[in-house]
Amino acid sequence: MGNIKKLDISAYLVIGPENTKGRPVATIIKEAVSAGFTCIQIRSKVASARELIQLTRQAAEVIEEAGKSDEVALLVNDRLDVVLAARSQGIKVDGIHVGQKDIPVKVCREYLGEDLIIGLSARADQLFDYIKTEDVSQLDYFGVGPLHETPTKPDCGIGEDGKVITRSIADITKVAELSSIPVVVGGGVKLADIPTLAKTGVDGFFVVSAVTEAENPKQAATNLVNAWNNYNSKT
Ligand code: TZP
Ligand code: MG
Repeated sequence: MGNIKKLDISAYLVIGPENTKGRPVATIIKEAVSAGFTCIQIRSKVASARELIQLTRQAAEVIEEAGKSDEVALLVNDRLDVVLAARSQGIKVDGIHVGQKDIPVKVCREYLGEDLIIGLSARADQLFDYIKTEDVSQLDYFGVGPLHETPTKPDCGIGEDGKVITRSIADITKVAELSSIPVVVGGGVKLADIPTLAKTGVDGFFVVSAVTEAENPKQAATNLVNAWNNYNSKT
């Protein structure tokens, strides 16, 4: 099982069975990968461990069939147990995405070793403090959001006072400048946001519903990738 050569978080799909309007998760992943998505995260708050392992297996298979195992990263949200169990069954999963309240980054690193990927979403109200902490040296990228409030994750960006803090374009630009590791932005991101986001200097965008709930997920994924590539100042 080789490892990802170089992490590319430019077009990042987060997906679970609760997001697809009943359509198979693997089919949508296949379409996103063929449209040029570079990173896939399996995230489900309803699937069992076995279902998550099965989804991870299917995702790894469609990435392999597309000939993109070396370039498209496959990550699992939260579940270190699922990542380890999948890898022990020979499934090529490349790492984990955690939040600040999940298994600590240090522990993930101990179990996953140096070569696997660990991404983290920092709490919106603590982001600027967090990006200066020691954890950052153990991380591969930051997830930042939400850009807009989103029904997909209504508590995203919720502060101590219970109000959602969305990230302004000025804040996102500042994070991109200050962060020593790559930054991916999401939460309510739609096609129309891509040109503005691409100009902030961040390394990518992540979406759930803009692809998973689209009438034609492949077309939606293609449009997002093309928009990013057209406007991204880093390429
Ligand atoms: N993490 C922060 S916001 C979010 C996740 C998983 C959901 C984003 O969903 P959508 O549908 O792209 O707004
Ligand atoms: Mg989490």
